[in-house]
Amino acid sequence: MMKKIIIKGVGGLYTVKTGEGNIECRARGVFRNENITPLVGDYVETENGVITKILPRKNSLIRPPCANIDKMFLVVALNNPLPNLYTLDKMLAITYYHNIEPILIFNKADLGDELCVENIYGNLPIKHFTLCATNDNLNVAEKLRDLINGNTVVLSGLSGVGKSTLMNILDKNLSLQTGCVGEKSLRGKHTTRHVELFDLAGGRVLDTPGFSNLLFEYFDIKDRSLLAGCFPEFTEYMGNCRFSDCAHIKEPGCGIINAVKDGIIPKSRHDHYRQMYDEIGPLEEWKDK
Ligand SMILES: Nc1nc2c(ncn2[C@@H]2O[C@H](COP(=O)(O)OP(=O)(O)OP(=O)(O)O)[C@@H](O)[C@H]2O)c(=O)[nH]1
Ligand SMILES: [Zn+2]
Repeated sequence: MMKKIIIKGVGGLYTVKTGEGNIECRARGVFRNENITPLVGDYVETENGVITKILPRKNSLIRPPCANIDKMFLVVALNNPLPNLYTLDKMLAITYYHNIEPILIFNKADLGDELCVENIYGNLPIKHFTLCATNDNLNVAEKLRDLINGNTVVLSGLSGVGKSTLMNILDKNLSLQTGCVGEKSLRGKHTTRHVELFDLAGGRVLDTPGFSNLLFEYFDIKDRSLLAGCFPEFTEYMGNCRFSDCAHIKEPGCGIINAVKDGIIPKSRHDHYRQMYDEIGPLEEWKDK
């Protein structure tokens, strides 16, 4: 039997996809008392139009509010708009923190130099693709469709990087408007900010009208001692540090700093690690937030 999943939630009314079609549900009152909010992506049990149980989550995000995300497509334009690699590295850290697999998609290859990102991200253990979405890059589209198959995927990227254009080549039936038309949605016009899952390529993609830029302001890693673990290329060298509590900032004998010096870990990745580490600050400062 197909597991029931919330595909949309607006104003306390949830659309739940079941093996026998979609049903509209409300949440059991007890969730509110326990301060639990059902999220899009939640697997649930229902009874007579009421969500009675939320199954354990793999992960959940606050912005956009969603649960059980397997992968995040991080779309970055090589130009127009120019890539902001600090923001990108932050997003990457967030995905690892939440156990989401990131897929880097460098778009607008016709407008920018692939080398500037290839030199940094090309050797990291992260899947990455470069394409020109307006050129109907069928080869890359097919690979991305394979990655969606069987998974729940969030698409993220700054305004104008080509997310809608990319969706259109992933699914010819979508015909999304592209260009500067303000907020667009995968299901046509919308009036409220909401999130919604829709079927694509044998998996599900989260549509987040109104959230695309918010996603980039969201940073919920509060314990900076966990940050290095969110940089997959650091893992191999963390064991080489002289001090077991090494923060990998400027300590002598740091395995990561040495790997940067040896040209194995890209300098910009470590610089951004340090910048994020400072930004997060000591744990005590978060207690009252
Ligand atoms: N030159 C070039 N232009 C592209 C490419 N991909 C998309 N564009 C153009 O970039 C503009 C923005 O693309 P969209 O797909 O609307 O971008 P978006 O990420 O959906 O933007 P928002 O909806 O604002 O978040 C459009 O005019 C596209 O035609 C590309 O590979 N090369
Ligand atoms: Zn270290």
